[in-house]
Amino acid sequence: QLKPGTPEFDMKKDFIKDEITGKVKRYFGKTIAKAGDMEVYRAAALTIRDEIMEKWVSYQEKCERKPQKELYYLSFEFLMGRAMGNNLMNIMETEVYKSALKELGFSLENIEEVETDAGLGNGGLGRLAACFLDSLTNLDLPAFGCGIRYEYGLFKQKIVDGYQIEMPDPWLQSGNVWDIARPEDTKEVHFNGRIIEKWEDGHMKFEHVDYNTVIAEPYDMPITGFDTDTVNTLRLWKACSPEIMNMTEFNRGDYAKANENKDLAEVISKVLYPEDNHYEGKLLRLKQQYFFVSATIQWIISKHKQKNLSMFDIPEYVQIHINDTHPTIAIPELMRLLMDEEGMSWDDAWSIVGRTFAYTNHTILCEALEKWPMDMVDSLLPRLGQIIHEIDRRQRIALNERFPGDTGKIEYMAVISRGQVSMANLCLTACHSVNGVAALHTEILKKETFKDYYSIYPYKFKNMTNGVTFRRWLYKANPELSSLICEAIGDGWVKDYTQLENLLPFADDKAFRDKFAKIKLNNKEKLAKYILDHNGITVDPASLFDVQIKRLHEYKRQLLKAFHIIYRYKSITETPENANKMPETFIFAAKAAPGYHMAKLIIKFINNIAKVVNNDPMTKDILKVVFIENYSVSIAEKIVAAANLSEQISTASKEASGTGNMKLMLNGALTIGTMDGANVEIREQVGDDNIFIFGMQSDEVLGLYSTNRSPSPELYATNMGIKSIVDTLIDGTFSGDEHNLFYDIYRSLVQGNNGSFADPYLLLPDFESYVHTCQQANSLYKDNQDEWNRKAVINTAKAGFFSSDRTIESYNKEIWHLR
Ligand code: DL6
Repeated sequence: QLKPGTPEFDMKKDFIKDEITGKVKRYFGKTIAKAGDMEVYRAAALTIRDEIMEKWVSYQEKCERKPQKELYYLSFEFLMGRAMGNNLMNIMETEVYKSALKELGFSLENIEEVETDAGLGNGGLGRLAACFLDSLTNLDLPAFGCGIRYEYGLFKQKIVDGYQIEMPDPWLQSGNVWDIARPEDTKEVHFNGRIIEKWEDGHMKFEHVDYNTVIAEPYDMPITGFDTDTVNTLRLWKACSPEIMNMTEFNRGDYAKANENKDLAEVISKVLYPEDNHYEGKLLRLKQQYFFVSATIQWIISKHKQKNLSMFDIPEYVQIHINDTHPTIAIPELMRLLMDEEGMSWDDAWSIVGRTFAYTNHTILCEALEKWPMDMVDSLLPRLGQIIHEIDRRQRIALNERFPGDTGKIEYMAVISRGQVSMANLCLTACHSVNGVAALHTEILKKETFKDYYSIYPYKFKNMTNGVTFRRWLYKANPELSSLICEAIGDGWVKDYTQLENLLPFADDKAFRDKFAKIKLNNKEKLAKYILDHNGITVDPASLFDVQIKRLHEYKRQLLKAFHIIYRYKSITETPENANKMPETFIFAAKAAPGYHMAKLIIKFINNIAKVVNNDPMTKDILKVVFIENYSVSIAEKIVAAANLSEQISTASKEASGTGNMKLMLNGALTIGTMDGANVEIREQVGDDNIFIFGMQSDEVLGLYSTNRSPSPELYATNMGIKSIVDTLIDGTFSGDEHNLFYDIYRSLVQGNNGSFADPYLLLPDFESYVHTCQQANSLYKDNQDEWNRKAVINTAKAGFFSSDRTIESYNKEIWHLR
């Protein structure tokens, strides 16, 4: 890191100024005096990219000189966020760029704001993939992320009259500085058609004919790591048509038809599916999956061949990780290429596949466990269909030997059952490793979701508790706190998470606690300004900032938080003399899948509560409810640094891990949560006294479901406190004249929808325990802020375990074995 005031710093600064000024002139035909933030952003980003290119090329050459095992992390989503600030931090040039830009009349902070987020993911799963790429690079492990270069990322959210409106996210529209095309690695991907089987040279040959071709064009993005020469690669594939335009149709004047084939091919990488923890069996989704997977596997094989290595050595040089089931079709695709293109026998190919692939499960929600109609697979991917049928046939023979006559179990475990292929069963059958993403989640996989597979392959099951990168989520998102930590324990923790725990003794140091608290207050002031600018709401930075930021899903229970706010609102307005008047700011940020009616209704409900509570003279100076629109990586970076209380209140057993819980804890927020996902391990780390736990445990929840009798209708009928809160859904308190507006939420809680389990996420049974625990948190904040600060420091100090570097170290030690 260059030190301001040194000749090296000044030389570098002058060089950067020349580069930016020159680029603005050459690329935009302007002097720097006339340039705007966008032009300067692009010129600065290109200058940074030039520096990264040097390292990237050297690293690639190094890897080519001495082939070693590489990881290919296949993921349908990479939620990268912005790149510029992150790259600057990694090459340790933030200060010198800040200074150069200042002298040119620009502020680095404003320039960074110009960059569009690369929002190629829905939430936890995609962001985890991005953290993993960062950690792999930080740990100098050779790896490639492989996915789709969606032209449109996750929709932009606008809140209009309290409703979510979705707008497209054309993130590539003004050009992307950070990736470069690699046309030399273009691949063809074949869909539909039919298979001709013929006997040749004593072997059965499978020829795919009459197929439709889509061209896969790769774009590579460098992945920098903190203070290292390693630069890994994120390769994203763009779909193109082999046909530019049908000239016959064009000449005939049918312009739509002239472009039909081109459009059909290009739609594949057009847009990210906006569903989180949910899928619909849409043909386009299967096409997307096969598209990027086939291109990736073809590329892996061609690279392997270029190294003059035997195909039998693939597992020694290649590990392919399947991030949830979305890339599972890679398994039969590698089988196809090894058998049909490389002439291998089934047994040899299966053995290679079995040693090459590993799979992570990210959810037990059944609506997210992908199954595809087998006839769809057979018609879209006829050769892969044949291979999957054969895997199923062989697996059924093995299962029959293991569980003779137990047809129910065999059907449940089969790769193909009732005309559908279960992608999870395909992974469980083929992969050498299967992991959950938090200790509790892995236990549920072993004991419930995949218990039959666990009984035959116990050695495949591993736990890999998630983590987050401390570089983006503390060092960059919270620079003041980072400096304070560096002053106290040095800067080793940025690369070595184990050092963060050295902060623990400072929890008992009053002067340190005060500085810690002052920084939190500064961050809250910054967020308050953002809220004023964007929501027009004035919030008090001294109030407790209670934060729930994550996708909107019923199981995450934003509605439970809303009920708590209503509880507080009612007690202040109905019994002001006894009410808790501790000022609190409730901050929500969440996107709902566009087709998810209940989630969108909950957003409207929260916004309507905000309107009432924020304007009622009795509450407006005590409670503030804020819904920050368009939740994204860069907005999360602004919120995490300012949070006091982190809401992690999913129904126990439903949240596989959560990673927002880790980001917030790292920044000194105290968690209020259920014993779900990684909350269980956060509690283990910080101890019972430094977390607020409430509600039912996961085995109680699973037990309740198994009785098939919801306790909620009775609770509603007999508990007047609960009834009065739930009734606000239908009594007009928050819906004015539109009395039926929230009726669907009401019905789902007290009656169930069409005879289904009422209140499926068990809000009502957990409500009283939640309110009680919120009150404990409130009292502590109100009565003893210094004690609150002590706990906050402990939370930061104990967050080391939740570094994605730790997670990647375990993946590597137990699964990949990269050097
Ligand atoms: O593992 C990352 C993340 C977990 O932290 C969340 O708990 C979990 O809900 C999420 N799962 C998904 C599943 N999507 N699909 N399929 O996003 O993964």
